[in-house]
Amino acid sequence: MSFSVILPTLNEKGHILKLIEQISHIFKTYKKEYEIIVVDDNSNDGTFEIVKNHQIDKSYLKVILRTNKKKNLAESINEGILASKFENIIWLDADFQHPPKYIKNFIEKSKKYDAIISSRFLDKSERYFNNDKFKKQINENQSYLYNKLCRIFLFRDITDYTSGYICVKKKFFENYSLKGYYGDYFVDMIVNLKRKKINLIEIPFKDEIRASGISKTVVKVNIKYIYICFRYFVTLINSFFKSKFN
Ligand SMILES: Nc1nc2c(ncn2[C@@H]2O[C@H](COP(=O)(O)OP(=O)(O)OP(=O)(O)O)[C@@H](O)[C@H]2O)c(=O)[nH]1
Ligand SMILES: [Mg+2]
Repeated sequence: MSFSVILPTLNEKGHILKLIEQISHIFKTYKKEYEIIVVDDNSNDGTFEIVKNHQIDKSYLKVILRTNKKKNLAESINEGILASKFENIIWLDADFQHPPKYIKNFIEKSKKYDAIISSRFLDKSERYFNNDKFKKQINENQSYLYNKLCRIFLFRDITDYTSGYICVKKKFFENYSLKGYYGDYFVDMIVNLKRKKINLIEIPFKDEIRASGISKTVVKVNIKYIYICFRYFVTLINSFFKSKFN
């Protein structure tokens, strides 16, 4: 079993090296072959330079800088997948909202499953705001509702359609690439995993608040936020037709 971990970044300088170190430690502990691929969307806080400096003497670490391209999370992950060389692809948010300790569950489950999704909405999952409701971000209710709708209109057995924390066999990407503007790419991917009858499981985890830096999506309800909601809605409708009629 071997693993390529993709970390898409946009202004994550405060914690990116700590994350790389923690991920690396897990694979060394489990004695698994691995690489970490940071795909930076031309951050203006120096994320790329920090990772580039850290890369010296570290054969497991690759860093891709996307310049002259429109910033796009799904496209960044696609670039990471193209540059990857191992059997399993993992990706997660680079701000510790997806604690890296759960990668060990991926390592264990990847013997049996082709896709493993960390879900925020299983009975055993826990949320970062459970003990402090004031920490709850304004988009949480929409996110919860959106995932409920996806469950009703798409597949009953999937709870987190916008997880963004996954381990999936690289072979799945031989004839599929991620499509979307932001987290909506994950919905389209689930529909495709299901259509290909990929052996898929969700596992619970506890998410955290972002380790440092400012939130890119939920600071306030603005035009970008409304556009993202619109894109999510369109993706749900498209996915519904794809899942039922294709
Ligand atoms: N390469 C790339 N990475 C991105 C882009 N947008 C977000 N990311 C990264 O994708 C992950 C998830 O994005 P976040 O900004 O944390 O999204 P979020 O969790 O919904 O919102 P906040 O944590 O509140 O900002 C993080 O690692 C980001 O750095 C992008 O356009 N390009
Ligand atoms: Mg985040």
